[in-house]
Amino acid sequence: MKLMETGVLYNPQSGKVSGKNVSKSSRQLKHMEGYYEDTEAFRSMDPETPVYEVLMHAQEEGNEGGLLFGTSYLFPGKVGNEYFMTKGHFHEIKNRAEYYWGIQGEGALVLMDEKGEAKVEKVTQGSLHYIPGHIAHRLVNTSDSMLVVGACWPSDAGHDYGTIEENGFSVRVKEEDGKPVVK
Ligand code: M6P
Ligand code: ZN
Repeated sequence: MKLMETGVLYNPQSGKVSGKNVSKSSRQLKHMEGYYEDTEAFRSMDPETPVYEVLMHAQEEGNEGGLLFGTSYLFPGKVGNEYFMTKGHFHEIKNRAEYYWGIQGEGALVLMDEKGEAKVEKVTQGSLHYIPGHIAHRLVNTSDSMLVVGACWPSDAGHDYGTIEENGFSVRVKEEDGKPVVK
C-alpha cells in the first residue's frame, strides 16, 4: 500500500498551517468596536490596524464528533492601556471544550464562567490550557511581539460572540507601570 500525503502541513515553530482545507481570517480594529474600554483611544486609532489573524484547518466543519484545528496570531499593541485581545466567545453548543497552547510570545488567557467569575492564565511558549465547556475564552497579548497560540476544538462547537458583545468579560488586562495587571 502506498503512503498517502495528507496535503496539510503544520509548522510547530511558527504555528503555520497550510495546504488543503486551510483558511485564514483577519480581524482589524474596525471589527472590534465596543470591545475596548477606552473608546476615545479606540476612535483615535486607524480602523485598519490588524489585531489578529487565524489560520484554520477544517476537514469537517459543523459535524458532531469532528475536530477543528487552528493557530491564532495576535499582534502586539494597546488601545489606551488595554492590550490587544481577541473578541472572545462562549461556544454555541455550550458544553463544548477546547485546548489552547502557547507557541510563541507571552500573553494571557481570560476565562469566564456563565456567572461572570473570571480566571486568567499565563500563556507562554509550551503552556497548555484546557478550556472546559461553559467557559468563555479570550486571548490577550501582553508582550511587544506577536503572540502565537494553537487551538483544537469540536467541529460543532460554534461561536457565541453575542453574550460577550452584550456583557463583556468581567476583567480586563491592562498595562500599568510597564506590567500587565488584571482589573
Ligand atoms: C482560536 C479558536 C477559534 C477562534 C480564534 C479567535 O483559534 O478558539 O475558534 O475563532 O481563536 O478567537 P475569537 O473567535 O474569540 O475571535
Ligand atoms: Zn472556542
